[in-house]
Amino acid sequence: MTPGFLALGGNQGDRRASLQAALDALPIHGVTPTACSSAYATAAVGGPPGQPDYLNACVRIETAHSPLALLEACKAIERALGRPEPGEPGYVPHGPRPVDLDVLLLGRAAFAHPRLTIPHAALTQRRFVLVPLLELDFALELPDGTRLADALARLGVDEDVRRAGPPLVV
Ligand code: PH2
Ligand code: MG
Ligand code: MG
Repeated sequence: MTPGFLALGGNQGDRRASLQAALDALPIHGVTPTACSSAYATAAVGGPPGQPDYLNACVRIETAHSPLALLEACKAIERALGRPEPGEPGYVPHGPRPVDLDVLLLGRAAFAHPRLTIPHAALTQRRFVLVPLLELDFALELPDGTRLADALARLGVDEDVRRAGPPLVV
């Protein structure tokens, strides 16, 4: 089993219920959640203007999956919870969605593939990921030794991230 971290986000419908449903679905797909951060209300970054705020959280996991199998598990859960895929009606790039699951880290190794990059390419740029992730483990480092707490300190505070509820139930 390899430890890892996923990001959860959503900005449509009952956001907390959708994030909890995604967390609850992980074991069916071969992924064991071991801890979850608090929920954070965050201003939408990118995408069409005027989107509702997101609810974001990070989950610590254990899995025997390869990186691409873990990606497939995340996509299957997104589909089951009503997220259209590229090419399907209702799909908007970076648009509103009930739930988004992103692979942030898996073990200590980097992984590069056209479909998946680990660590997540935007990890060190997004307060809405770093704040919940560091709540789970303030000492986390990237495979190249970058301390994520230092990455957060280097970001400005313009991106609005507010604690908005207790951890999801693991
Ligand atoms: N996810 C995106 C794009 N923008 N903004 C916030 N606040 N939270 C997200 O999870 C998010 C976003 C693409 O996945
Ligand atoms: Mg995302
Ligand atoms: Mg995603």
